[in-house]
Amino acid sequence: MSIRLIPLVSLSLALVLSAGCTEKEGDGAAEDGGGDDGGDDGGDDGGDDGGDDGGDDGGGGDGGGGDDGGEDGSADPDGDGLTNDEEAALGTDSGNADTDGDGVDDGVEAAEGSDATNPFSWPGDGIWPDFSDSAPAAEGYERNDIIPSFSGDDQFGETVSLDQFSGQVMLVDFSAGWCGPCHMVAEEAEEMWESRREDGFVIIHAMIDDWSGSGSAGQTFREEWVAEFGLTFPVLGEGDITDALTGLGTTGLYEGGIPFMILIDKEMRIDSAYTGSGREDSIMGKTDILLNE
Ligand SMILES: [Ca+2]
Ligand SMILES: [Ca+2]
Ligand SMILES: [Ca+2]
Ligand SMILES: [Ca+2]
Repeated sequence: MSIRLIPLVSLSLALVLSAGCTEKEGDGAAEDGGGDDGGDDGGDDGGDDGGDDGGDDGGGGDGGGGDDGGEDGSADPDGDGLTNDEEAALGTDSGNADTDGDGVDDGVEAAEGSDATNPFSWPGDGIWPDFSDSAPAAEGYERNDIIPSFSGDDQFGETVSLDQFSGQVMLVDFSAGWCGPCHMVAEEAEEMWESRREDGFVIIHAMIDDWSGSGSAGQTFREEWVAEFGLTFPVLGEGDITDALTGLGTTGLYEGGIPFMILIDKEMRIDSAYTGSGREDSIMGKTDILLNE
């Protein structure tokens, strides 16, 4: 089988060709949506007041502890940092720490300003969802295949895997710091994400190289990339990102050249691929179709 992945030598050549090409326009207004001051007092007063009043009824050991939790408005039986009264006000489940099942506890969602009853609403900026338990089994790298998950380290140094976002429409952008057209795409990315994020859309930047072409997208570079373009979605590097690109290359979906983007549907099937900048309109048009499926 012929692997049409662009060889590293070519990447280095491209680096030479693009070195010094540093024009970057305004860095895309990083509005991270405020709201962080929400449910402040969080976890500390958690669960302590639960069964404490049990003592007065003469210790009959009748184990009826379960029911008084729900009646005590200041109790936090599910340990998510929200009292029963707070959960009632928010419409969350006082017996379930993660009401909407997005992997982020109710108390954290309340504190960060995301919707604890909407699985497509999660804080971002390092607090990612985790739907990996319900991710489908991988098939391969052909169009319409369920893509094998891959992982990388995010801008906070934490390992993040693609299948954490299973159930959402994903745009994965393979980019590098030295690539001018990648900058143009990155300038539009945060706004694209913000426009659809609570409908179940996420953008993931899978960085294959840094500004200087060292061959790796390390922690310092990822932080700089995020700062440059004001990004609050996952920006990944290292891990097995290049394996995914190689896999896509074996099927011909990737023919070399970046930015290279794949749009993945809610079942993690590869829907379409896009190379180069200026593809935003067609990508968002297709995204809307996939979000409505
Ligand atoms: Ca609670
Ligand atoms: Ca809860
Ligand atoms: Ca949640
Ligand atoms: Ca949520």
